[in-house]
Amino acid sequence: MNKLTSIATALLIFIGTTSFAQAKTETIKVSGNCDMCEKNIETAAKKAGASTAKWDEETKILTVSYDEASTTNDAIQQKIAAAGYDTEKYAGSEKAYKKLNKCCQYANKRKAEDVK
Ligand SMILES: [Cu+2]
Repeated sequence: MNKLTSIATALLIFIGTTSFAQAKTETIKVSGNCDMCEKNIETAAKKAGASTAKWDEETKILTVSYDEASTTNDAIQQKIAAAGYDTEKYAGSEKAYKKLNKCCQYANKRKAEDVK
């Protein structure tokens, strides 16, 4: 019985530690316009260390969750910008942007969105 109690305690501590290290969830506005953009944006976010990334084509909102010990919101935005997409804080890399598929070159929308 005692052994069982210590196993249960160890398990509880393990679960406790795991949930403490749980990801933080945030939303970031990212410019883009199609499914391919979604894939690129989500891939970049994950490369930067996000555990989950979901970009919404309608709202242009990227929902990311990440462990604060392994990455930051800034690092994620920089990685996305490096892939050619404007985030709310960083302008997308011009060089990477030009390499994007035609349908992903959202230049007109880029300007239009700035007006809003
Ligand atoms: Cu696209």
